[in-house]
Amino acid sequence: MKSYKNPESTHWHVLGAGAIGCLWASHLSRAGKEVTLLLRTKPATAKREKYHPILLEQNGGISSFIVQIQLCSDKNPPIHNLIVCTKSFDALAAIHSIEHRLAPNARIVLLLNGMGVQQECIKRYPGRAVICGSTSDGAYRRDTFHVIQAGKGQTFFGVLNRTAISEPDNLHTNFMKSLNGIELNVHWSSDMLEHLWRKLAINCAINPLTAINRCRNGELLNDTRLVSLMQDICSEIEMILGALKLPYAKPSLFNQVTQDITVTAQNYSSMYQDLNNARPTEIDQITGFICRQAKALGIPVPTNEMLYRKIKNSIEFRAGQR
Ligand code: KPL
Repeated sequence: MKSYKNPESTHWHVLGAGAIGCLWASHLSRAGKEVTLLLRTKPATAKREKYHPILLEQNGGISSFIVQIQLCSDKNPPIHNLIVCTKSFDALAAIHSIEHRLAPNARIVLLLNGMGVQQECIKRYPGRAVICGSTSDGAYRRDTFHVIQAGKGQTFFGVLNRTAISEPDNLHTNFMKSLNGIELNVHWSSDMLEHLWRKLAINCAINPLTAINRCRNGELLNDTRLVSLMQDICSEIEMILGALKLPYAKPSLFNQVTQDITVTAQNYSSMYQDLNNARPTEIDQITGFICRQAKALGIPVPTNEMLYRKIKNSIEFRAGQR
């Protein structure tokens, strides 16, 4: 077991105790950082506790890392480094709930699926350094505070509003320094928007189809009908990129999707898991974002719209069953 305390190091506050939040909290702690997990409510087993172990399972082994736990509503201490790992639809409300603790120079790091929330956050916090992230790390929760690291992916960070940030090169260097020692593959990207769009295309192609067909990511490639739907999803997104004059469609989005499916073949996508467990999905921040962009640009995206409606209908159908 490792102690969370290391006064020499960066203090990270992690917002969101899902799979990615627990993965990051445990890896930051392993790298010797001071870590506080911010929770809306404390679990019944730890109502009075200040510290809690996080279990990290990887490569057949299991390690335990002690982190500090706090309520979002707590008054102190000030937050200098915040990493937001909530579901994307919860992110803005979650940040709002700890806003009173953000230090004037606080870094807000968003490690979210989908698109739209990042731009909204930048608008809401104009004077702050908002760093966006995109990850292909595979992780899922076995239990509360117990995460399985299924696959080691890559995580890219960068800013979307470089010109609005004073000393962006210092931000980059200091941010990467604050992650030193971490055993995750982290990189700084000078074109973060490209990573977000590519990840968005991957999520648009994989998540709704796996949720509707109740299959693992890898199974999508075994069915020619599903392959052709994924090609249509990607072509529709490429038309949007063309209209926005964003040069992110080469190499083709579909190539990228097939590569990602191969790497995550054994995974059940996050949307499959959410729908299966009757939890809210990120469809509005994934396919919904594409449908809204398409509408604003007057571009038809029938396949994405059809999948958006199907997921929305199955959410309503399940809600009606409860
Ligand atoms: O990010 C993912 C998700 O499940 O949300 C993919 C890339 C589809 C991996 O499962």
